[in-house]
Amino acid sequence: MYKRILIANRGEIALRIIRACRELGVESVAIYSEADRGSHYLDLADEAFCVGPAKSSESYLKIDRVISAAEVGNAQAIHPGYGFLAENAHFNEICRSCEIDFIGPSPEAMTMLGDKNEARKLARQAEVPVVPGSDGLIEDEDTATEVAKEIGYPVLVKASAGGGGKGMRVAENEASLKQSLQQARREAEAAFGDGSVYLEKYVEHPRHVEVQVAADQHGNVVHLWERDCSVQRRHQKLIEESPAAHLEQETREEICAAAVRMIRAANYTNVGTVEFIVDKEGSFYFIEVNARIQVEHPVTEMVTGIDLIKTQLRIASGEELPFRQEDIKCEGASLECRINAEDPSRNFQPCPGHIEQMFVPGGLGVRFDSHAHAGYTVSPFYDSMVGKLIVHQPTRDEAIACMLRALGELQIEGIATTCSRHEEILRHAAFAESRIDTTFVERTWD
Ligand code: MV4
Repeated sequence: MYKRILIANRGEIALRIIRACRELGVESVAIYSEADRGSHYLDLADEAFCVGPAKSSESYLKIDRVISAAEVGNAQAIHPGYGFLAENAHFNEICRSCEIDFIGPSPEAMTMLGDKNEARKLARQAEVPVVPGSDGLIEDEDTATEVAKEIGYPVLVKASAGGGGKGMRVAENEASLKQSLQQARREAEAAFGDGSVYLEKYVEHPRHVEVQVAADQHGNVVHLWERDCSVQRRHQKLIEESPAAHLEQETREEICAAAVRMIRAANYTNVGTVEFIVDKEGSFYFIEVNARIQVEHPVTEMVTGIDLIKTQLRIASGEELPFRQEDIKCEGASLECRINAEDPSRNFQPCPGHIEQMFVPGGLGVRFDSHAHAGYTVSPFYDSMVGKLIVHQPTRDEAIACMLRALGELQIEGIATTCSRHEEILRHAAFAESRIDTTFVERTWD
């Protein structure tokens, strides 16, 4: 195990990693921007370095400054958290050339999975179902028209360099396909410097199911069951849960086995997520691999009892996974609500500002992962998530009741938060009965 690592992130995930380090006896070095100077969670690290001004492009994203902090702080490895540099293969390579372990996959696996067209090709080789679509990249309009005619409209044009919903366009017919191709290409070229696109049949009203995996450097690959993240709005997840309430046990085992095949085929090491969409008939299709720890990892930790951050450190430092597939049980039901400093009555407009008072709920099966506290100021420079409220109960119904109780107790005064919308979702009959898909929130409230 490492003696000392650097955490190249901020906020709740930085605190989450600091806590895991402390329990493992690993020293942690934090970094912060001028906007985060004096944040109390930084005191829980063994050392902290300022890496620049508030703007993340000048601090958390500045590779040379992050590497310098690791060098000066004598860190053997860097944990990137999520966002910022977490899926930046160039940063990953620089870590390697500086002989600092990147706590994540190899740059090669990361580069391959970052290209969604390549990842889709690999999925097919690994006999992981993909949505019917083009064989590879779309080179010209005629090919696109041909493929679309074959698979049938509506179709989805996806950017190879995209992911998380960026650079996607739906086309309902041949005329709009030409437009969609151009728009997707232009958007992808501008956002990623790569305008390559491929085509898929558009699956309407899908559920979003993702499988948590862990793979060590000794060839052991396991899954830690699945999460349902269908409760989202404009590609921002609001509520996540494990297990997925609607999945048949047989489908569940198939989707988890498919995720393990994908991870093996990619030579991926680290914890990770294989994302699928599930259609109304219960058929599942591979979408992409998220090569990082995710915001919603705690629901998996609750149902399996496995600490995913500690698992990442063990894998990166060369240890073998301390559990086998048959040891990984999924017990009870867990829910997570993302608490954002946003106003649901004003189109989720970010509401950064000063937290005057704060009361955090507790009790059996209640967890609050947050760096916020009374007197903390939510900065306008970063993501507006102030914390995650997580519950774990024997059944899904009990988890919903527990979450409603905990949300009722949670008080964050001085800023608007997404808590009120969470209560509305949890009280909705469609959510209670798990009759939901990725369009549920926008259909019901927007
Ligand atoms: C799709 C799809 C329907 N059909 N692919 C959106 C994010 C990116 N990871 C993939 N996404 C989708 N791909 C086909 N062929 C619908 C979505 C999608 C979605 C997926 C997961 C979670 C939320 C979503 C919201 C809108 C669209």
